Amino acid sequence: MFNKILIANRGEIALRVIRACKEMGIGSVAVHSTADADAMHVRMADESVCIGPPSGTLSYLSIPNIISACEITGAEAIHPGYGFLSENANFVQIIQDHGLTFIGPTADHINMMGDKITAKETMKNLGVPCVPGSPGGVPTVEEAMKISTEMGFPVIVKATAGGGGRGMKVAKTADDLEEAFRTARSESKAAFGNDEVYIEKYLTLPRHIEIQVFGDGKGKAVHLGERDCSLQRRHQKVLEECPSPVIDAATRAKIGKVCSDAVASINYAGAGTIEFLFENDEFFFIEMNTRLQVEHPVTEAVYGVDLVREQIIVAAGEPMSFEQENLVANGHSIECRINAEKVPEFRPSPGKISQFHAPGGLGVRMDSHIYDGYSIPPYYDSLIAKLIVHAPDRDAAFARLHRALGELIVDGVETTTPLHRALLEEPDVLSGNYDIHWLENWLESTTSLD
Ligand code: MV4
Repeated sequence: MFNKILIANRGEIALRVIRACKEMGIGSVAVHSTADADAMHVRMADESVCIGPPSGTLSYLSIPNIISACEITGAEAIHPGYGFLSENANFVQIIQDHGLTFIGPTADHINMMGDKITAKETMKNLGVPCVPGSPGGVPTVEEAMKISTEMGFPVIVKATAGGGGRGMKVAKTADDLEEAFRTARSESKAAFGNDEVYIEKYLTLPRHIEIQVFGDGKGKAVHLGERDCSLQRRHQKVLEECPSPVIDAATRAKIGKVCSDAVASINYAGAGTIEFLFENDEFFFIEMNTRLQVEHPVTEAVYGVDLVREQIIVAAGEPMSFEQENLVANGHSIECRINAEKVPEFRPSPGKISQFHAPGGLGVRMDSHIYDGYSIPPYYDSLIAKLIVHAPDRDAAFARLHRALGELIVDGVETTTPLHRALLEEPDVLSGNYDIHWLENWLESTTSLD
């Protein structure tokens, strides 16, 4: 096992990883920008190293500075958290070249899933159901028209190098295709330096359901059910739940096995998430994320596991502690992402927190790096807390969430807490009657946030 791990991240996820290290008796090294000198992850870690100025590009994304911090402190492994360098294959390669260990999958697996055409091709060959579409990249408008006409409109043009909603354009009819194709291409070129695009049938009213998988890198893998993340705004998840209100045990076991078999057969190591669109009782693979996700705590609550601990175990070459038959879903968990933003505009609201009180009690978990007197810097993601509840069933989880949101106090900055409180008044949310467009439609029509 490692003696010391460096956490190449900040905020609540850095705390999350430091907590796992402490419970495992492993030393922790925080890295931070000058803007984060007073951050909680710096206080909580055993050691810390300043790695640059406020700009993320010059600090949390600076590979040389992070490698130097490892060498200075003697850390043997790096946990990337989510975002920043977590899905950067070049970073993984450099870590290995320095004789260090990346806590996560191989550079090859990150590259495979980062290229959305290769990811889809791989998954399709492994028996994972995919959205119908072009067999690979589509080089010309003429080709795009031919494929789309055969498949039928609407279609969606996606960037091969994209993901998470960037570089996508919908063509409702043949009249829209040329513009969608050209825009998707030029936006991809500008954003990713790669203008390759592919085409899929556009699913109009799906849910976003993702399967948590975990592999030992040696051909063994398990699944830990699904999360329903359909409540999103501009591709930012707002509330996630496990299990999905529309998936029954037989469906879960079936898609779960397809996913765990797929990642087992490629010798995938560590935590992964296979994203699907779910429409008319059918799953359609869209992307695989090769990192620990923000919403992993709902899975941890329901399956009673510590995914970060397990990531560290597998990265150290030790056997995975899960067996599929021991992974039994228990109750229901919901996570609210609380951002320092003013609703309904979602305008960032950095600044000093004058008063903070975290909710507690049975079945309540608050993952947050904020504290009384903390100043939220304006340079980074606006996530300041994740409120996660766990209860025996879905109704009890919503009741507990309602109770916990009532206890939460964050003064001095605006937060998205009023949005969460308003969502808990919505019959569609409480009954699970929502799809990927529900939240944006509701935000357009509601007056409850004014
Ligand atoms: C789609 C789609 C409909 N049909 N693909 C958006 C993020 C990226 N991960 C994939 N996305 C979508 N792909 C097909 N073939 C609709 C979306 C989409 C979406 C997906 C999940 C959650 C929210 C979304 C919001 C808008 C569009």
